[in-house]
Amino acid sequence: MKLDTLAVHAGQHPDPTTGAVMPNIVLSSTFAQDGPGEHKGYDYSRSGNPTRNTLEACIAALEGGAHGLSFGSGLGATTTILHLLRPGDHVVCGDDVYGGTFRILDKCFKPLGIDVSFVDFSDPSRLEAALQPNTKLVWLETPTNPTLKVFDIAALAAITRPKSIPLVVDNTFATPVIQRPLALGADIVLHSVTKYLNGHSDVVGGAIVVNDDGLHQGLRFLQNALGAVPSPFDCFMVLRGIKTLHLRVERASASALSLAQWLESHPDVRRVHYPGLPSHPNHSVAQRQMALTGGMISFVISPGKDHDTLARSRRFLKAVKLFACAESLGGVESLIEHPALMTHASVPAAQRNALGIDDGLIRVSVGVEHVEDLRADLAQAFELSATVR
Ligand code: P1T
Repeated sequence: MKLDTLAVHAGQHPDPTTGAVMPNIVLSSTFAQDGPGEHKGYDYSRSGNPTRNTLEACIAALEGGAHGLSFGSGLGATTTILHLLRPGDHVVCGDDVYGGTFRILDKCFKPLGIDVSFVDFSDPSRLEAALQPNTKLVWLETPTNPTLKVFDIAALAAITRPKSIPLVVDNTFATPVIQRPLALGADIVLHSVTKYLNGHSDVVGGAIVVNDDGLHQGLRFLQNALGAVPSPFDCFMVLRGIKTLHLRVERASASALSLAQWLESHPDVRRVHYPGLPSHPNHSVAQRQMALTGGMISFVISPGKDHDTLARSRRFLKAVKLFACAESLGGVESLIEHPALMTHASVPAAQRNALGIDDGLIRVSVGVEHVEDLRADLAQAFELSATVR
């Protein structure tokens, strides 16, 4: 079945007793057993829950994978994957990742003896050069957060596969509507479900999808052992939101392309990062790999009349009326944020500056509002923020 149909139906059937078309929310934390160990497939809700199973089957189907696992946050999913590692292991991670992903590697796993190299995978041969005998995981986002680099998943998988090093692709920005990393050779797909999959800014959640049975067994053990599981109610909310995933991503992508083109011609914009623009350094990979170019844009604002870029950015983020100045992305409402001050504040300044996450970088998550209203809001914010009032 096509993704549009799977988004509405995967993992779900009308309830055999009542005919309810939406899955039941099974809030029970425990399940009665006929005798010790004699149960109906569920014993305790950290280990397994019917509403969660339904969500896991749905997300696995959307990613074209055999097994899905869901978590209480994207970082809960990240934590679980990183527990596959042991002290002395090495990870090669894309240089541009969500600030919280950088932080967990740098501040939580490095002190446990897990070494990390951050590498720009725009040239896949840099991955080959960064591999060490103890490299046990390769991790990337594409498009990346927040500078929207696009990496060639198939080319990178061609390097990791022969060496049996699992390749993790964080597919949060793209979603399976745009690309399915497992089909391109990735071993593990990760989502912050908080974003497009839920799509309504009212759940924090995470997910993992894999094909390999052994990897699934290991991660399923860790899901239960570490315990970062989502509530059944949140699983239901995501099952509800995910039904319109394709519609939301299509609309956001179309509006983002139009806004990116407009931003590129705006006199107060120094640079636009958007994979759908021919000026994007990885545009040809994006055209090959991505069905649509997504709802995320970042751009560099020019300083105002006071020649102070950070002050201009601050004024711009205060001047928007329809966009909310907020962390997160992928909801129906458009959001705007300043990565250096907000989502990527935990990345050291030198590294941020090397990546272009500087005073002028502004990130936009385009929602499903009318694109003309969004453009008008940005236009008035450029005007209002140019001068100090
Ligand atoms: O916030 P959480 O659900 O734990 O997901 C973490 C995460 C993982 N991967 C990517 C690509 C992400 O963007 C995130 C979270 N990001 C934001 C909150 C943000 O505003 O960028």
